[in-house]
Amino acid sequence: MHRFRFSCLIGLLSFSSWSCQKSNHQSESTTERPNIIFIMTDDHAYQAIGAYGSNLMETPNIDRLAEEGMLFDQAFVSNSICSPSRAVALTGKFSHLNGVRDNLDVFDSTQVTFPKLLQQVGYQTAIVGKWHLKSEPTGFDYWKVLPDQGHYYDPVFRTPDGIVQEEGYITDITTDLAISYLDSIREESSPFLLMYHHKAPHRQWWPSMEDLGAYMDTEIPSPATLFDSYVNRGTAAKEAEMRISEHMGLSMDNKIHPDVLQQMNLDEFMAWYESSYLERYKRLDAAEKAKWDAVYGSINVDFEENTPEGQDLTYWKYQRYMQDYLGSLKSVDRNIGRLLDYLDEQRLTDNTLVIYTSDQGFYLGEHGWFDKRFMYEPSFRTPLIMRYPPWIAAGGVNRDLVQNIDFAPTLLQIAGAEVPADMQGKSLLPLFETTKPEWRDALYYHYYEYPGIHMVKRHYGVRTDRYKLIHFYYDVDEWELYDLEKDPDELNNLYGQQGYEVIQANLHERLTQLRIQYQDTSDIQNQLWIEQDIERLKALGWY
Ligand code: SGN
Ligand code: CA
Repeated sequence: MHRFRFSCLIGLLSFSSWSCQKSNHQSESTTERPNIIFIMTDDHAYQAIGAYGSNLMETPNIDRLAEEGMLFDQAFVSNSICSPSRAVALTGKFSHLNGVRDNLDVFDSTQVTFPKLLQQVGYQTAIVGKWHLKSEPTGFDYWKVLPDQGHYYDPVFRTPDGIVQEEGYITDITTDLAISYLDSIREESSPFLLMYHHKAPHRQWWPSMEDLGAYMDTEIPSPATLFDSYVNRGTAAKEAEMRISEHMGLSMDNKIHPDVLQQMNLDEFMAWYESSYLERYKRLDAAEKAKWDAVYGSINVDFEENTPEGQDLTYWKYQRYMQDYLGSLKSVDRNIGRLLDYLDEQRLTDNTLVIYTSDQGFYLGEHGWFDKRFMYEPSFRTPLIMRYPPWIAAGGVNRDLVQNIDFAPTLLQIAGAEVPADMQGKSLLPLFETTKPEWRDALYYHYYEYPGIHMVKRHYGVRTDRYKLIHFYYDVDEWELYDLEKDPDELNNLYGQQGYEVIQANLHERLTQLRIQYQDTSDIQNQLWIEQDIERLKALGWY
């Protein structure tokens, strides 16, 4: 059976036909076409996944997917921010073509998406959890999603019938919704696509009650660049507002009570959004508040008694940040385990493709930062693991350059559906084979949300397996070039330096080719978008 299915895959790849699968499907059972569970977390850095070699935490359940499937070690996004990544995943197209270039854009839900195409070939489709595309989900037979960012505790959900209030912790609830969809909402007569999308571990990193304090007694290792001074680069890194030292709120992010800060005359560290800490705290019920106070109360007391300063304060904030970030991930990993156990119990493991990814990477202190957005490695890369026992050999690690534009074509091909010619990604199926296929040699990237929160300048660029060329534009005109082999932390901008003339010229050429290939060449269009974006910021009173 195993071998037969695999030869089916080879047939599928060589002849671009799904007749083998289809006849299989007709003659045996309707589940021959794989079910698909697409797990996406929000801001999960590969640095915090055991299977990626994390020294920060253990993730036994996500690791299980890697042990039983394939881990992609060179997986990237095309625009490192939430709504754009989700629109790319749905459409298989870069932001400039799918219309969601930043978190303020509204997804045009009349577009062709892979869930709609799966529906057309007989899949039942569902999405639960984070959505963040503003317009109503389309292409889903069942959906229950968070409005905007949603809440960690007692979240409300959007449904076709209106807003529904839930009680409890978001990661548990999202998993309950996923399991109840599998258990009692779908029909067993046709294969399904379930998009199981977590809010965690998004800022402000509220762990579940079970995990409060889980990392309190651990000194979390810090990255070599925690105290980056931003020399030898252009202005973009220096001017970004996502430094743990300056832009992370002691109250909102690190959970020191605003009253404590006021009492200590540390108001300058509260920032404009400190009231949000109290708003979130109010969502806890009495028992939860008591538990919360027991853990965070002692942190507050300790902070008052031993208030760190200068670099010690940054280090303290990094520890606090990571304790909560990793804490909120514990629940993600545990709940994924719960879902995998359910698949085992229901004998769904062998006919369900599970894909694990995040909407982008995240800075866990690298360059002194939290957040994402830059084309630098920690936010450009994203975790990607795929498990489907009949086709994917267990424990494989792939090092080809893959990108989130590839998700839609991959899932369509796996389901035996046709991949529209205007999708820009490539199916990853050939990478499951032992013989190495022709693959891309370079990736394209374009980020737009500036001016905006965290002030990361607009930029686009190209990355090959060794080099990266980035152009920051709009209020600057600066190029950066990195040799990732010699300088994996991207601290030395080589642009214009002697000895790199040929490499630089080649990268420029490759970038121009990619811009043509992906149809992102119109300066007039780009200028128009900038003007529209600024008008929108003015209308919102943010500019
Ligand atoms: C919120 C966060 C930002 C974050 C954006 C986008 N601030 O605005 O830190 O960059 O979301 O995140 S917060 O005060 O609300 O936590 S994204 O994942 O949705 O792109
Ligand atoms: Ca995100």
